[in-house]
Amino acid sequence: MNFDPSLIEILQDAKSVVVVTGSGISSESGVPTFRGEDGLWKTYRAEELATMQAFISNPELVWEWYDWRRGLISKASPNPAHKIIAEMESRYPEFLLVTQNVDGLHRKAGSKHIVEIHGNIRLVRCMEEGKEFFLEENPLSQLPPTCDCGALLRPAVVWFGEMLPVEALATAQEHIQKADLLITVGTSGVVYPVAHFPMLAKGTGARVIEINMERTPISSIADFTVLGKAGEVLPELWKASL
Ligand code: BV8
Repeated sequence: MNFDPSLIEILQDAKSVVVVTGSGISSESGVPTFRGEDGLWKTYRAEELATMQAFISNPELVWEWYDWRRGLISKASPNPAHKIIAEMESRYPEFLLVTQNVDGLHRKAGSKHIVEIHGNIRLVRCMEEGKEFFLEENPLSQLPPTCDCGALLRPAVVWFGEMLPVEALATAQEHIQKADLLITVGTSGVVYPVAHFPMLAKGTGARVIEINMERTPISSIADFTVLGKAGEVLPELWKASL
């Protein structure tokens, strides 16, 4: 793959980097994306199920969807794109990975400086006590699962209409403020507030590089949009910049 020399230069000269990933980076690991043709589960779209309203009205259906995803994710391994991002941490003096994904594949690939800004699909929260813990059972023996106190358990993820965890959001924004480079990988750039992060970075003078299978709203402000599969493009781009 040939890359524009100025794109390589940006990667070589960066000192403070934020990488923002979406479901596209996990698709080569066999995890379906949200809005692609594989984004459907039965006849439902993610936006219809990943809400408190859907959960309250039909906790069993919503947990069936999560149990199905947890099963897929338990069989998934990090792909070369996840691994390159884990490698990037040691190259840059300042580095933060902000992932919208709840599949835990970045941690499995070795990423440490990471914010799982939409939560983690293995973590659950008691609807009564609010306590959180990892529920590793797969598949779940009981749908919906309940806490020892008898209350419903919910996935500890951020649903549509829910605020993002304050701490995670603050960490992301703090790093973006001081970043000189923000790279997005595998996101359609439509879910807020994360979709705003590239604009935020541009506003503080950072360069923005987008790696995706298709152009998105981010493309209009990105310094470079590299179209292709993350698992193929990232390793090539990384090698060319070393
Ligand atoms: C919020 C966790 C403040 C759950 C997710 C009305 C009421 C309330 C809020 C709103 C509203 N209208 C709009 C909003 C804001 C809303 C929003 O942005 N909606 C969108 C749909 C318009 N946001 C929120 O609600 C957020 N909270 O705003 O709070 C508030 C509160 C109350 C009232 C007002 C405001 C919370 C959003 C978080 C939702 N939770 N996930 C779970 O996973 O079960 S979001 C979900 O979307 C995932 O996290 C996913 O990562 C994320 C973003 O999607 P993408 O990752 O970009 O995935 P997508 O499929 O779209 O794209 C994949 C891309 O990869 C594609 O472009 C494809 O081409 C590319 N690709 C595919 N394969 C590859 C590839 N690229 C490279 N290589 C490949 N191999």
